[in-house]
Amino acid sequence: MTAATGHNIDRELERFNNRMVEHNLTPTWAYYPELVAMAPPVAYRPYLWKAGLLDRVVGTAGELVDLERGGERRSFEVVNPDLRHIHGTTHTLGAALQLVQPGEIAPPHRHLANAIRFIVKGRGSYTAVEGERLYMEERDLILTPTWMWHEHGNETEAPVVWVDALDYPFNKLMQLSFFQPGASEDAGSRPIGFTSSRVGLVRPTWTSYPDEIPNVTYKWEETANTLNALRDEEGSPYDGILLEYVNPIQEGSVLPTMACYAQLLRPGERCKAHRQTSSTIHYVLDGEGYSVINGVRFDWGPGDFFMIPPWAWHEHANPGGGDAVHFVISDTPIMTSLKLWREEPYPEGDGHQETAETFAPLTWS
Ligand code: GTQ
Ligand code: FE2
Repeated sequence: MTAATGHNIDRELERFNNRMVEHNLTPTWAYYPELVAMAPPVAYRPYLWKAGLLDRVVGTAGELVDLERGGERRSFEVVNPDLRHIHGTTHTLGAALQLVQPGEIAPPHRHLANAIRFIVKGRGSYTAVEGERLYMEERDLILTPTWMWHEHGNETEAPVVWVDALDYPFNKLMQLSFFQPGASEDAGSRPIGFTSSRVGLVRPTWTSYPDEIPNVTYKWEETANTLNALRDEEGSPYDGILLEYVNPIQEGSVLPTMACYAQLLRPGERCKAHRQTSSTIHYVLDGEGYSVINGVRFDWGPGDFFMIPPWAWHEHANPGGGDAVHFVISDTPIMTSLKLWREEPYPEGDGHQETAETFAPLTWS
């Protein structure tokens, strides 16, 4: 073959490739590196929302938003600026803050999205799941699994605020996001204590064991006691004392798509960096510290949210003299159940990243 012929063939091939694309065909030979990249081309950055900003918005939403005039929920998502099109905090999960005023009821509905609630402020409000009321106080966790009716009520004298986390971005990815509004007569009729009397160390012999995800309240006091009991153990080099909330029936994660954790970073603790195929959302409960995510330092304190995209190098540090405690949500169960779970330690030096810059969070302006 002469050089001229080779040149002609190259030109002809390029024309052919372009014409294929015009006919909605991808020539694998021309797109191979894009089709199967060496490192996953993650389409969004890590991000952090400060408590001061969130408090302002909760306060004003409490004044301006009237649930009686519709809107279903007085909640707002913490949205990654790269994921606005799906209202996602990560590509699979959306976290939100929700406020329910004294005397209010957020009406029953159900959706394919699974959800969790983690109480931030107030005590004695309830979420009814299939009609079964679960009363909650600060730092308690409850679940509203897929397609279960749920409504929220605040019979107390004070506003109640909680963290919501839902997997609706994952459902959207699956082209399966749907929702059904309900009337109070639809919302289920299970009595208070229905589930806790069937799931526990003692149970009624005349009923079969429930096979669905239970309506249990994960009381913070128990979780805090366990964190404390384990504080002198070595823990994880990457996550300190990290406890996973477990499903008491099926074991494993609380929901099929979402795992929840309580994390204790002890005074002076500096974790090593690693990366995982899951995406993660942190809500800071106590302590001031920082995390380095892909070389960017994120300083955090109580009431801040931050998130870590898949395959991003990340490490946490609590340089102060007190405990740092986080409530953490991840999509790990999606990855493990689909056998997509991978985890790597940071390979260089002493296991820590170089910090190139510090993240500048937004304030309300
Ligand atoms: O409380 O049912 O933040 O359905 C987003 C969607 C909360 C809820 C959100 C919801 C809810
Ligand atoms: Fe909902």
